[in-house]
Amino acid sequence: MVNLEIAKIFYLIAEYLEMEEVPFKPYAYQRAAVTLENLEQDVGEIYEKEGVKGLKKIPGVGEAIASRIVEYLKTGKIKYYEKLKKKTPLKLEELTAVEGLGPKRIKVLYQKLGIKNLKDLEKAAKSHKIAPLFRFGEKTEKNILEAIEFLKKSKGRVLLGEILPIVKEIYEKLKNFKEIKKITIVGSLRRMKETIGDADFLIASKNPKKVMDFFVSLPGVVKVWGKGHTKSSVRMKDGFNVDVRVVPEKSYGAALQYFTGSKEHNIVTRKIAISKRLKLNEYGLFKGQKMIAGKTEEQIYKALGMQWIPPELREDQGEIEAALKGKLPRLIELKDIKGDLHCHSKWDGGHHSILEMAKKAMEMGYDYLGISDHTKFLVIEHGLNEKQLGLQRKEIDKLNEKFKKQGLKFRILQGAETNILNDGSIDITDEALKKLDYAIAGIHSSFKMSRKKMTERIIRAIKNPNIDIISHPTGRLLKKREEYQIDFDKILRAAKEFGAILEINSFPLRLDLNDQNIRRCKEAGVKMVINTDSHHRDQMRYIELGVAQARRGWAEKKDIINSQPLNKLLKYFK
Ligand code: DGT
Ligand code: CA
Ligand code: CA
Repeated sequence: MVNLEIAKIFYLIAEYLEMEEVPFKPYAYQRAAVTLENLEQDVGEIYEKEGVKGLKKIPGVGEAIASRIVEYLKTGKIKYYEKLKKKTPLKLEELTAVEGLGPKRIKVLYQKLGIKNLKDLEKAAKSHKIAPLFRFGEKTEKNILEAIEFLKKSKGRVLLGEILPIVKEIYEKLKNFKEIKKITIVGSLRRMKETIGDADFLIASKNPKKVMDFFVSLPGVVKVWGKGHTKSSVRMKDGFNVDVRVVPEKSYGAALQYFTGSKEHNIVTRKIAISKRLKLNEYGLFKGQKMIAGKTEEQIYKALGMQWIPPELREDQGEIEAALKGKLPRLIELKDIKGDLHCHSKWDGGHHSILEMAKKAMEMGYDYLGISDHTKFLVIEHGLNEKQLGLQRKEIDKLNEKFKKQGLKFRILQGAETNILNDGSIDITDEALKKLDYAIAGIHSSFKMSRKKMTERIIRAIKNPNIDIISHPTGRLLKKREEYQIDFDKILRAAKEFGAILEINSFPLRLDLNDQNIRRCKEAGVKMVINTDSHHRDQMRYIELGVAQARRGWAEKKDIINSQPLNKLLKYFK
């Protein structure tokens, strides 16, 4: 957890430095933050074992950054950050959460209008004080208000990808406590919903009191909302609540079913119980006074006359009807994934060389990896031009040769994440596109077009015989940006007709396509690919999030092209 804490501060330092227009340094802190976020080993442990020397072995960590890490480990604070904060005392996290507001604009707003937090910002925008500022204008002011509205809607919910690693850590700590016989993460986290209200644990124990004492004294607990023998609730310093429930073992399955939810799903299961003259609650399934099921979840569903339902489906979206008929889909699984087709390398400013990315992909048990760096329209992302793509091809060919000689089955594919320009054309020549193994196209500019124009723009890319995959097809950013205005059904029809594949982007902020669109895509018979969009090799683990959304969208192995071996995969490309 300490890694994430320091990463958070480093991101903020980077933003403060950017505000001050300090050159290069913000980038260094940002890089270090990404590295820390993805580091498997705890920096505290590294420091304990190997000292500053050990810290400096971490890529992106030099003398200065290492000393900041040590300072945090020793004092829980970083003075440099405190100083920056004092100099410009505003709620940076609150303000940068507003889509379209970067550190530089925030500084102008602070200096000219004294805006320190979200409330100030909303007030200023509503009384039209922002539009007259140099380089702001009416449109920006309107966008700011829209972004604030959007932010309010999602308030209090945390991204699945942010909370999951922290909750897994808490899970490990609890699991190792000797009084705990069984423990499961339940609630929306077990269902892998894209955002989470609070984390829920279910525990079986003979000694609830000891369990609760241990739970409320876990490191990171900053407030205890309530503490009893069956239920306790705390706030973590990472900014979310955790509920714990302790039940006797004989009720564990019933409690699992109940606390996994969703509430909507439970309402229907309970009704079915009633229709069979049974009673279902968190303690069991009862016929009169007699408990007829309760120890396992499977027993409960079976006694209700249906198949066991994977948690990701439990949203009352038809899963109960399907389970009653024995017609649940066989959902895609993490182990079905054979490769990742959307990864960035050092060529476009990512953290790792193609070889390093390939090694990680092999470690993950993949058969192939698609390198798809940005292309030239994205100047700030170091997008590649046609000539650079040609050079990259040579590097990839060489690596594949080497793998072959070593007797490895693994293959690197060359893709590219090209840009769909405003008129739907692509920023790379057809000739260069043809030389790639496959090509991705995505929208990275002009997000606010009319519905008609945006739909036409994407469809033109879908029709392009050199484009195989559309990345993050709806453009939404969780808690930040709505989808583009598009006619998704029309896009699906075009994708079906022209054989384009839609991406399920696993990046925590995106999860795009989302669960509902995945289901529409599957029903339309359009193929999908689950990618991570990794800019750092350790981000490849985000695949878990994409697979979970695919499951929530009822996707099966046959719907997902990167569940296929290489020879079959290649057939899906135009
Ligand atoms: P969240 O926390 O908003 O992301 O969503 P959940 O689903 O984790 O909801 P939460 O934490 O309020 O409750 C956990 C589960 O407990 C929920 O999915 C179903 C069950 N549950 C809670 N309250 C009720 C209720 O009033 N009725 C029923 N049937 N189930 C409930
Ligand atoms: Ca919850
Ligand atoms: Ca809860």
